Amino acid sequence: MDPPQTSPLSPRKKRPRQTGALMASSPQDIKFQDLVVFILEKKMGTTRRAFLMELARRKGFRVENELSDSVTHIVAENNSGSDVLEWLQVQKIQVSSQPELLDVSWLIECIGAGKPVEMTGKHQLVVRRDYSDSTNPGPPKTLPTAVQKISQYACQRRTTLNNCNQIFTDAFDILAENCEFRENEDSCVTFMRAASVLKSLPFTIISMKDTEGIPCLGSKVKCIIEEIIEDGESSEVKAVLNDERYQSFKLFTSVFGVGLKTSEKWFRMGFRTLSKVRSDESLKFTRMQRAGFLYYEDLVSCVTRAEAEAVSVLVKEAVQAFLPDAFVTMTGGFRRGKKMGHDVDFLITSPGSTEDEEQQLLQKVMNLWEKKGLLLYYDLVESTFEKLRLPSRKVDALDHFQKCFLIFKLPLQRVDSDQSSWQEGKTWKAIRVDLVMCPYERRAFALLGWTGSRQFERDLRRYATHERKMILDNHALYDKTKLIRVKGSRKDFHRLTVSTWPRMHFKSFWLKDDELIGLPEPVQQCILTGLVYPWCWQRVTPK
Ligand code: TTP
Ligand code: MG
Repeated sequence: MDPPQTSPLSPRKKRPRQTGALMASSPQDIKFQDLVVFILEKKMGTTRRAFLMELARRKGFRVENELSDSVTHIVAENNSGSDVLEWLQVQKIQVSSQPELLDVSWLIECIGAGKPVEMTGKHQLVVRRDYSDSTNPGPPKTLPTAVQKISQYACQRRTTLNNCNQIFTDAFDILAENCEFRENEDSCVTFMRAASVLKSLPFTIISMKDTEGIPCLGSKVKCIIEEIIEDGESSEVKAVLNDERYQSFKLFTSVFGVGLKTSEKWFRMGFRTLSKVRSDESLKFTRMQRAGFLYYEDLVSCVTRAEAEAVSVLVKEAVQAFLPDAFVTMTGGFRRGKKMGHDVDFLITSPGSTEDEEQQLLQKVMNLWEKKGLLLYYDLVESTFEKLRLPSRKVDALDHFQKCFLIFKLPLQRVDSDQSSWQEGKTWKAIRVDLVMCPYERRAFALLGWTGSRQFERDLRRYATHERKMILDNHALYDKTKLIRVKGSRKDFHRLTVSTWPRMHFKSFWLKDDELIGLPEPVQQCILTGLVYPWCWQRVTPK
C-alpha cells in the first residue's frame, strides 16, 4: 500500500483572510515565463481571488499581486470585457502591451491542465464599442452545463488521469481509508464516491458554487469541501492523520498478508511499529506475512510502468511456453494508464486449451520460475468457478477464477529505465504480481472486472442492476428481463437458480447455456445494452 499521502494536505496554518499583501511566486517556481497573470478582485471577492492565485502559483503560473505593464493576461469573473476596460481606465494604470481579457474559466482550465490552455472564444471577454455600458452581461458561463451532465455512476463518466481536484480527493481517500479500517462501510462508500466524482471533473472546484449539481456530494462531503476551500485543509482529515489507530492500521496493512483482523489484533496488543511486531517472539506469522516482512522495502516502494512492462515480458514468455495461443493482458491500474501501482495484474486466457491444460498452467509457470530463481513467494488459489452459476448480485463480490498471488524476483537488468535510483549492488526487485486464469468465453467479463478501479466496478454493477435490470460480475452478464429457458432436469434447474432466480421465471422454462453464460459476443452485448460506453471497448477487448 502507498505511504500516507500528506503533501497536498500537509498542515498549513490557518491564516486570516488576506486583503492585499499576497506572497508572489519565487522565480524558481515559475514554469511559464511568458505569461503574466493578474486576477481582478472586482465581483470575485478577496478570498476567492487569493485562493485562485495560490492554486495558479502552485501550478507554476506567474500571478501578480498588482497590475503593472508586465501583465499579459487579465482574468475576471462576472465582468464583461468592457467592465474590465472601464476599471482599467479608473485605475489610471498604463498597460503598454494589450493584455488578453479573459474569463476566469480559462484560468481554471489552465490550473486543471497544469499548463496554459488555448484561449478560445468562450474564454475571451466581450468588449462592446460603447464599453461604458456596464449592464452588459459577461460571457456565458461554461461550468453549469458541464455539471449537468455528470452521472452518479462512475462507469458512465469519463475519468481522466489528470485529476484537477487532488486537494479534495486526497482528503476523501484518507477519510474513506479510515472508514475501511473501522469497517464503517457506508461512510467508506460515501467518501469513495465523492473522490471518484471529483476526479472526473474537467475543472477545479474553486467555490461552493462549483459543486452545484454534482452528484454524490452529500452535506457531510460538502462541509469538508467548504472547509478545504476556506482553510486549505480539513480538520477531520488532520485528526485522522494524527490518529494512532489510523497510523497503525496504515502501517500494518502495508505488509503483504496483513489485513484488518491482524491489524486490529496487533493494535490491541499495543504494537505501534513494525520493528516491534517483527521482533516479538510470541507472535505467529503466516507464510504470506513472513514474505511480506522479508521483502517489505521493495513491496512498499511502488511498481513503475517500466518495471510492470518488464514483468509483462517475462509473464508472456512463461505462459506462452506452455500455451502458445494464450492472451496475456496487463490489467488493474496499469491498464487504466496509471504510471505507478502497488502490484501488476495479469489476465490469462487461451482459446485453444482444454480445461485440464487451463487448470495446470499456473502451476507449470510457478515451477518454471522456481527453477529459474524468479519466484520469491506464491499462493495458488484453485478455481471455484461453476459454469452455471448466475452472476453475483453483490457489488464487491470476488470472482471464482483460478489465480495466483505471488512475489516475483524481477532482475533489474530487464527493466528499460534509468537505474540510478538503485543502490549499488542491487540486482533485483521484489514485485507483487497477480495472475488470473479465466476460460476463454469469460474473457470479456473477467477483463472488465480486473481493469478496475474498485469504484468503477462497483458502479458498473449498480448501474447494471438499477438502470438495466441486469446482473453483472466478473464471469457473466445476465439480463433479468429475458425469459431464459432451462435445459436439463428440473433438479438441475433448482440447484442453479433457487437463490437468485426471479420468481416469475420459475415456470417450466428451459435454459440454454449460451443465453445465460458465454454470450456469443459478450463485448457487443455490453455495449448494445448501454452497460458501458463504446469508449470502454478497449477495456474489454483482449489485446
Ligand atoms: P488491484 O490490483 O487491487 O487494484 P489496482 O490495480 O486498481 O490498483 P493498484 O495500483 O493499487 O494495484 O485490483 C485490480 C482490479 O481487479 C480492481 O479493480 C479489483 C479487481 N479485482 C477483482 O476483480 N477480483 C479480485 O479478487 C481482486 C483482488 C481484484
Ligand atoms: Mg493492481
